[in-house]
Amino acid sequence: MKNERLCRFSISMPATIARQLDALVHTKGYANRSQAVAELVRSRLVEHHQELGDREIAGTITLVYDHHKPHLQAALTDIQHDHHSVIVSTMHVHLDHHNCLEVLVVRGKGAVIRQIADELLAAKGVKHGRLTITTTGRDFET
Ligand code: NI
Repeated sequence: MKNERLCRFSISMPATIARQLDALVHTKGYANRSQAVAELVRSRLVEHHQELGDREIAGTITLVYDHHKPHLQAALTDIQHDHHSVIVSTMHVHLDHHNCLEVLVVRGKGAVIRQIADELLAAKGVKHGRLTITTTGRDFET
């Protein structure tokens, strides 16, 4: 990845926040404050892009469910086929006799990804699910 030109500017913040930032830099092993602040801003921008809804994002949808539950597996598969263009890959793990863990890798507009996750997580019989959002990588150079 090419190195992007750095932009230097000064930030003012309450001293207590600055002290906690320094502690974070130390604990997390950042090279310096700038690296830590850039990381925090990137993280917030990923969330912001998701909120905008029309920006392309990447992510994973994780589901745990009992495959013996009537119609559940077929319902989950139907939802996934309806959105095949944004589901890049899926992994299915048989956790035990009853429980399945599914991880879907998704890439598409934030609003669409959120809608798919909501549909899957709302399916009756899904025990737990979570959407994890990240960036496609195109919005950031390091
Ligand atoms: Ni299974």
